[in-house]
Amino acid sequence: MNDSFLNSSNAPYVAELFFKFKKDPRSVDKSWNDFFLSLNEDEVSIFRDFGGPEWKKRSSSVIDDISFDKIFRPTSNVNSNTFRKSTLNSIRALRLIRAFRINGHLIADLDPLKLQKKNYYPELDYKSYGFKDSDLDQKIFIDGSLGLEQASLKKIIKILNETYSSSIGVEFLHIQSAKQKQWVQERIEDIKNKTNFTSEGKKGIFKRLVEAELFEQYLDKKFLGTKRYGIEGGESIIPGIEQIVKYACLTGVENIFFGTAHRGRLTLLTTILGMPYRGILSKFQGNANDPNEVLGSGDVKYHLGASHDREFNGKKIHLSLTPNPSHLEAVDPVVVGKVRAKQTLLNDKTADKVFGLLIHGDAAMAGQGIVAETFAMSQLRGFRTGGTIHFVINNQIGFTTSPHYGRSAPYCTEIAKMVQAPIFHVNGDDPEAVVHVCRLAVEYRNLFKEDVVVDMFCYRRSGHNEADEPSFTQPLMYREIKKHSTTLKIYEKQLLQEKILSQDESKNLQLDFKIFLDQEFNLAKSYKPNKVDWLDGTWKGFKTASNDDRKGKTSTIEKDLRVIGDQIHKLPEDFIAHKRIKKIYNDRQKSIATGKNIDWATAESLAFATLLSEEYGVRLSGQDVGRGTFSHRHGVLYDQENENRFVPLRHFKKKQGLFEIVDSFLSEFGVLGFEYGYSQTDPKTLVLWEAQFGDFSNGAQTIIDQFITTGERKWLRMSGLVLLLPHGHEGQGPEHSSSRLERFLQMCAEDNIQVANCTSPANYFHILRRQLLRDFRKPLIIMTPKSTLRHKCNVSSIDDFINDSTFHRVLSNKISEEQKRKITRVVLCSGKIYFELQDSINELQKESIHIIRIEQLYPFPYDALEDEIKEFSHCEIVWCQEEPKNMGSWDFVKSRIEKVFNKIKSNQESLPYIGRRASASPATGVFERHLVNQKNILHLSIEANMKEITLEKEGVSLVKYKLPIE
Ligand SMILES: Cc1ncc(C[n+]2csc(CCOP(=O)(O)OP(=O)(O)O)c2C)c(N)n1
Repeated sequence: MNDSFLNSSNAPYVAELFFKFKKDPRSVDKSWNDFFLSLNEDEVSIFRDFGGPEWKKRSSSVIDDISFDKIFRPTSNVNSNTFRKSTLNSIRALRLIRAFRINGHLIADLDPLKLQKKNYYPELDYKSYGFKDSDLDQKIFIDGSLGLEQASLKKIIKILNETYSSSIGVEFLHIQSAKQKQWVQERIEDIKNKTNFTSEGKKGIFKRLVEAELFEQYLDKKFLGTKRYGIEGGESIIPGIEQIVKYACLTGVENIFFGTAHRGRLTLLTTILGMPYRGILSKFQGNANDPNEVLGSGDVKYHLGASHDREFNGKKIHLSLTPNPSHLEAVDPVVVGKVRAKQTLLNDKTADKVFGLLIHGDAAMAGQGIVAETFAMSQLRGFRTGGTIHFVINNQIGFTTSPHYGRSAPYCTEIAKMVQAPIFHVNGDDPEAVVHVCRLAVEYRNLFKEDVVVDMFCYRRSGHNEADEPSFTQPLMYREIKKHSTTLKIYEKQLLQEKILSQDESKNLQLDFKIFLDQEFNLAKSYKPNKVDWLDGTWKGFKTASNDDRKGKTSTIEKDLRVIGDQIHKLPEDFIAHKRIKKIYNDRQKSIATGKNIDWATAESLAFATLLSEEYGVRLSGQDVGRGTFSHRHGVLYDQENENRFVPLRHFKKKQGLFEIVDSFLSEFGVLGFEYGYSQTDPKTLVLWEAQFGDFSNGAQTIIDQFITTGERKWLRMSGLVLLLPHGHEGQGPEHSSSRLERFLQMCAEDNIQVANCTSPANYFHILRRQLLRDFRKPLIIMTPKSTLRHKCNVSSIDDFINDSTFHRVLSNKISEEQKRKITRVVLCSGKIYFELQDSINELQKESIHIIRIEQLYPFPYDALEDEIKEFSHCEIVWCQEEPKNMGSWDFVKSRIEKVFNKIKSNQESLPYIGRRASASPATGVFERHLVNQKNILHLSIEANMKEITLEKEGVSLVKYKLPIE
């Protein structure tokens, strides 16, 4: 008998009445008035579930004053009070259900060690709702919640505990989308958040645990104390990840890109990523026969990447693990960038074929800001990949740091809520639960194309690494761990009890695996990896860099360039461009048509367009790159009437490569990591990242240090990524002047990167094209102009783009033989100071001074420089820079230029320095000081004699030179 008034047909009605009552208590029948007044504020909240928010527009069909008793007339044998009580019970039960959906995870059995303090949460106690023990057998109407029309309170509590507070705790009600929220709720409530695995399924899980535990134990036994960052205590990750891979494959995913921390990497490599056990064992044995180590500088075992094809039911899936540095989480955006590139290559617009899987440590997840940056990009145009699956190996410790020192939030996964990702916390000692939530994670990602998190609570059986003593800092925890059975043992016991497995079967399985490991151990001694795999797939046909000047064929045909010049500056007829844009575009087109005064931005778009028309891709991202920080690029135009976007380079030709120009979110670390990853997966796209000002690139220093400058050597992975770094002293202060050129130069070795500072649009055009028109890839760091984007001399003629034109590593103005004879001083410099020097020379009509610009600083152009200066070996040769002496290129060029002096047998042995004094801050923020310094530098370079220069060998000082400032 339904003796409650709340049922699915009338509940919304009561809710409507309630809202009416809230607005005006007199507007409802007195019986309702009394009833509503008897509820406390919490109890009424249940109406929101039925009637929506209070501010919702209500239909006028709400029934007026029908009395409580009239509409819910109790059946003959139920009196009005009983009726009222049952109604209240319904409300209370629904509140309890809701409380469990929100907070059931707080009392879930997540910690295998059971060390977490058990708090009391009144909202999860049925007594807090007015229920008594005597109510436990009461039948309560719950309106289809938990899949039931009605149930006893006892049953409701049991279901709630099973669903929301068992080995799995789910956080999902922070999701705004009703559809997504509902999906999670229904998916878990329908099956009480538990998969009933078949015997086969259970044996499969068991087998994975055997492999994980026994391999780690084997390594421990054979190589006692060697660092390997074992997974012991968190072995359930292996069947969990296996489930992700398998289910993804069966549902049509073709590629998964993995990023993972050190912990458990070796076991992941063998069990999931198909790396031969003998390969890992061979590394432990110290065999240096891996081409990765022979060709490169080598890296530690637990940073290694790998890729492998797996097959399930005849379907293939490619798994690729990105090598990573020690810097925790730094690999996250790199992996996402790779995913995006692969999706683009496969034309996977719906993100059904490729996704990323990031494995985190709990302390790193909570502490490293790059995790937030990676979440931040997850749904952004230009960066989104249709959701990443995150798996946290939550061993409840970070090195020696306990969670209460490691995070402010209750969970290490709190940051995932910034993108409203559902979070499945799960007890690692319940491998079936781990596999179950991993399956839910893939389903959710596949369906909604958004991020999802699995947070596996576990423990770390040894210290931070195998040589560490954890009891120094966590004695109680480790006392508990010593007593604690392994996950394998616990699961074995379960399967024995369930009669899924017999003692013999289990024993044999483990024995067989041990024998297998022994065989692998013996084979490891003579193990030779097949080949260097770094030039496979999209890298097929590429080679390692040659040692010559490697110019590539970067010039174009005049006719083609003019056609492209027309095409890329044409605006659609119905597009209402800003009038200044129209003029800029007209001027650009004219400069190409006349072949004169082609400026920087035009040269850049010509470089992009010519590559695109050769069907290469171009992808440029960075803050405000569409327009350009200095309002110079205008690569994305906006219709002045409707704000529609138009990107000329995207559609200028029928058959062309993909052009992406993306205003990035305000991050350096994340975005640069992403673009680095992108460049590694697609070598046929010119991938560029532009810093707003070069100064901010140090926010991405980890990516520069750990990936860009070292990646090829450590991991034999090339990248043709370009960094555009606006650089130069223009009086804009300490943080808008310096890209820290010196740091890039200091990192140059073994042909790892290229560093340039170009002073002509044509040279910029060639150096960009050169990135793709060679059979190898190298990162390119370019110091780019700011104010000199518009300097009247920072222009090129079309001749420098066509025929046999090429990139010049060293530039100097063409002068006649007669002019050459007048030269007594050569000023060597690099970058924007050239324009100021030349202006000053012109102004002072100094015919005795000649400037030679080093356009490419690394690899250092010894031969080209020698060619340029040998005819001036009789002259004074000085170095001029605007950066302080401890910055810029001085430290880098000095010995190299002196080496050239030696080669040309110059009279001069050492190179005099002209520039600012060494300084703590890269630039002054006081404009007048900037001007004085700049003038002093020009004065010393052009007017001062050698004596004066040598007296100022430490650099110009404000105190000494008080030049008048007009
Ligand atoms: C950016 C960074 N800072 C510090 C370290 C040194 N370090 C290595 S592992 C580790 C603890 C990591 O803890 P957690 O993320 O919980 O992973 P676990 O080792 O427990 O699996 C630290 C601090 C590092 N590798 N990277």
